[in-house]
Amino acid sequence: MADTAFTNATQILEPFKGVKKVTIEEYFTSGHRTCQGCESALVMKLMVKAAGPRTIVLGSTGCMYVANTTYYTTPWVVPWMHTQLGSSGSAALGTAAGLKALMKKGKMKSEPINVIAFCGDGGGADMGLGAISATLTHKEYNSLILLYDNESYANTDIQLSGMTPYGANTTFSPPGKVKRLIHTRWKKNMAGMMAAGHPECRYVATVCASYAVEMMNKVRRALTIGGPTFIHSLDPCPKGWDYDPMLSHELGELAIETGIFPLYEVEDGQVKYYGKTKAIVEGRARKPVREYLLKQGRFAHFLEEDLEYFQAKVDEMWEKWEIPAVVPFRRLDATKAALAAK
Ligand SMILES: Cc1ncc(C[n+]2csc(CCOP(=O)(O)OP(=O)(O)O)c2C)c(N)n1
Ligand code: SF4
Ligand SMILES: [Mg+2]
Repeated sequence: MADTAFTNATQILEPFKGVKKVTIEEYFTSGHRTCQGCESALVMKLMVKAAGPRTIVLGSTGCMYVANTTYYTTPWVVPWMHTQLGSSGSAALGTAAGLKALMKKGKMKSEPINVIAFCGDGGGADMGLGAISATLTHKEYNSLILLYDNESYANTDIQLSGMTPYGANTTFSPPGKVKRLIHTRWKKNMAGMMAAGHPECRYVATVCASYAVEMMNKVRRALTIGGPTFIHSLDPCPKGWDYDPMLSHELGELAIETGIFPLYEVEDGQVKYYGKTKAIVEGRARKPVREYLLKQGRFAHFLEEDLEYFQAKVDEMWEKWEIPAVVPFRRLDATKAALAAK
């Protein structure tokens, strides 16, 4: 049980013990214009539901800004502010510091207020990476940065980002007759990078809205532990991934069950796996990646060899990484064996 005094922690938000205990109030309601089946909209809804009414949300340019604030309509019930595409980190830090200064000077009532800045994968993992990194070093300011990853610059018509999966068809990487795969870079490992490189950040987690209660509890943990925190959410996007909107939930589950997107948290340097990811770590078989990839039009051009390559890369992160599916350094025994084999 957390201390009830106003400490470095922003608020006391106990975990929801099951779906029946989730609060009924909504702080992201009707009035948005996201696509049918948009998982990122669900992430916004769950994120602010978990945080509660004493919350300020800041959001960088992208679908979750544009589609949520069109012509004087908005689904946000809590105070919300738009920030420039690469600025979610700066907005989080500036707002948290501003609130702290105003409270210290007595110009505002001293009370816990959550500061959450969200960003897309383009805004966060590419353009705004430096600002997020800087914010995660400022342990004296409480904020959560939530990266909603729909794996493209979706708002400007699905350009590839550093988080777009290998081989995917985007408007920047259309498969052609001469070259089938235009995008041949492997996706960045954002949560692993943030956890490994920011010793002042006490909490980093991955989430998927297909597992809603777990997701909300991770948001609550991130908001109460104190200091800057980071959450990476994988969000199926019917438009960019090219699938029937009714499959959003299932695709989120498949991303976890195939081992492509592991669910874990790193709290004070300790890794804890969740749900099906935990089961995989404990020996459960992963589903073949083809079950996930072939449900999406963006991979429709894949040949058998492309599926095999994708599978081999995912196998590697589970079988050879120092911390399976989290930290991509080769295990010492694997490295030694590889050197000996040369
Ligand atoms: C500095 C800057 N460059 C380009 C743009 C145009 N732009 C607006 S939204 C967007 C896509 C952002 O992608 P992401 O952060 O992944 O969010 P998503 O649209 O996928 O939700 C771009 C390129 C901009 N607003 N600002
Ligand atoms: S393009 Fe994707 S992320 Fe954007 S509103 Fe549509 S489903 Fe949501
Ligand atoms: Mg995006």
